[in-house]
Amino acid sequence: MYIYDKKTECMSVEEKKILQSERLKEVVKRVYDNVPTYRRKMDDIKLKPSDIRSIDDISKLPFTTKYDLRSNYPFGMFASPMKDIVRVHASSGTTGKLTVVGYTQHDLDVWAECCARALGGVGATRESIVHVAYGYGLFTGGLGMHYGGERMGATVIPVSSGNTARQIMLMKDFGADTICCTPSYAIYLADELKKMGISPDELNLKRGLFGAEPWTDEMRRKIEEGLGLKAYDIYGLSEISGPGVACECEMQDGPHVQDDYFYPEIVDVDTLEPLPLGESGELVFTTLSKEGIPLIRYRTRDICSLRKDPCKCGRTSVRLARITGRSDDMLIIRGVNVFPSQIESVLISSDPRISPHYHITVDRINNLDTMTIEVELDRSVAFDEIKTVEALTKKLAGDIASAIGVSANVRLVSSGSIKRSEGKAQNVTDLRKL
Ligand code: DLL
Repeated sequence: MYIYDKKTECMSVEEKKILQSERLKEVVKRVYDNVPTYRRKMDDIKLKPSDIRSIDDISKLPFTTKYDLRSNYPFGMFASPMKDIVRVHASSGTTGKLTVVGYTQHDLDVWAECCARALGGVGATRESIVHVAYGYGLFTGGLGMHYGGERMGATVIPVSSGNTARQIMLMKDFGADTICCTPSYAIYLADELKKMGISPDELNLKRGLFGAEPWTDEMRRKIEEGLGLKAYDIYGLSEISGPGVACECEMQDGPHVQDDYFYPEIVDVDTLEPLPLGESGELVFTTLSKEGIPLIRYRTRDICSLRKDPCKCGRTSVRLARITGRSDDMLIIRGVNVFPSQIESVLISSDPRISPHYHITVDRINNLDTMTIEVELDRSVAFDEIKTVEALTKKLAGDIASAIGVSANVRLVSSGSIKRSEGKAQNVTDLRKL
C-alpha cells in the first residue's frame, strides 16, 4: 500500500546523488552486458562501464533516440530475456512501425509506485475513487494510472476513453473524486456537462491528473472551473515507463521528476551539449532502475527547462517547466502521437490514384483537436469524377485512421494545387495556440 514516501521524496540532494550514482553504474553495466547496440555505442567511443563512477559522469555516455528503437524493432533493445518480460506497451513510431517497450515485474512495480506517488502528491488517498479515462491498451495512460491507483489502495474505475455520456453518468453515480484523462478531453467533458445542464457541484471531483499532451494555464483554469476540481500536470512517455515520470504536487508549480528513477538532463538541440540549469532545450532521460528496456540519455524531443528551486511541498526533486514544443515534427492530436511520416507512408501505399503531396492543418475547434489532411489526386484522375473522388476519400480516411489511431478529415484536391515549398517541406500548419 502506498503511503507518502517522505524519506525518498524529500531525500537530501547529497543522498539523492549517491543513490543516482549507484543506480547509474548498475544500469550502464546492465545495458553494456545485454544490449548489443549499447555495447557498440560505448565501444565506439572507448567507454567502459567502469569509467562511469558517479552521476556526474553521465555526459560521457552516448545518447539513445527513437531511431535506435526503430532499428531494433521490436525487442532488440531489451536487456532482459523474454521470459522475464511480463508486459509490452507501444507508442507511435516515425513510420508504420510502433516504438515498443517491455517491462519486467520490477519495472511494473516501480511504474505503479511512481503513479501512486503522483496520485498521493495531489491528495488522493486509499479512500479515493479514481476514474481513469485515459485509453487502455498499448498506450500507457490507462494501465499506468490504473495500477498507480490500485497501488495506493484507492478504488479504480477503468472506464478508458470514449462514450462521454456514460462517463458522466458513472462519475455521478460512483462519486469519483479523482479523474485522469487528457486535458483536452477534460475540457470536452466540462462542455458536455454544461450542455447536459449538470453543474460540477453534482459531481464529487476534487482533483484531476492531466497529461499526455501539451496544455496551458488557460486550459487549467477552464478545466478547474468546468469540472469543479484542481487540475494537475502529469508528464511521461512510454519509452521511459509511461505517465508518472513527473507530476505536479498540490502546489501546482511544475511537475516533480521522479529523479530517483529517471534522471533528467537538458541539452542543446543542435550541439547536444548539456545546458545550464534553467535554460530551455531538449529533455533527455536516463532510466536508473529499469530492467526490461533501460534507456541511456534518451532524447525525448520535448523542449523544456529544469528547476531546482525548493518547492513548498518539501519534495527535493528537480521540476520541469511546461513543455513548450518538440524538436521533431511529432503532433499530438487528442492525446495520440502522430508523425507526418506515418501519413506519408499511407499515401504511398493506399491507392495509386493518390499522390504523395499533402498538407496537414491542425486546429482546436470547440476544445477538440481536429486534423484536416489535403491530398492531391494523381494527374490521371479527373477531379470532377465525383463518385471516384468520394470513394477514394472514404478509403483514404479509413486507411489513415487505422494507421495513426485517430480520425482525420480528408480532402482530396486536384493535382498541382498544394503549394510546393522551395526549401524544407512545410507540410503542417498547427493553428492551436499552445
Ligand atoms: O503520453 C504517457 C502519458 C500518459 C503521460 C498519460 C501523461 C499522462 P506517449 O504516448 O509515449 O506517452 O507520449 C509521450 O507525450 O514525449 C510529450 O511530447 C507528450 N506529453 C506527455 N505528457 C505531457 C505533458 C504518454 N504533461 C509524449 N505535457 C511526450 C506536455 C506531454 N506533453
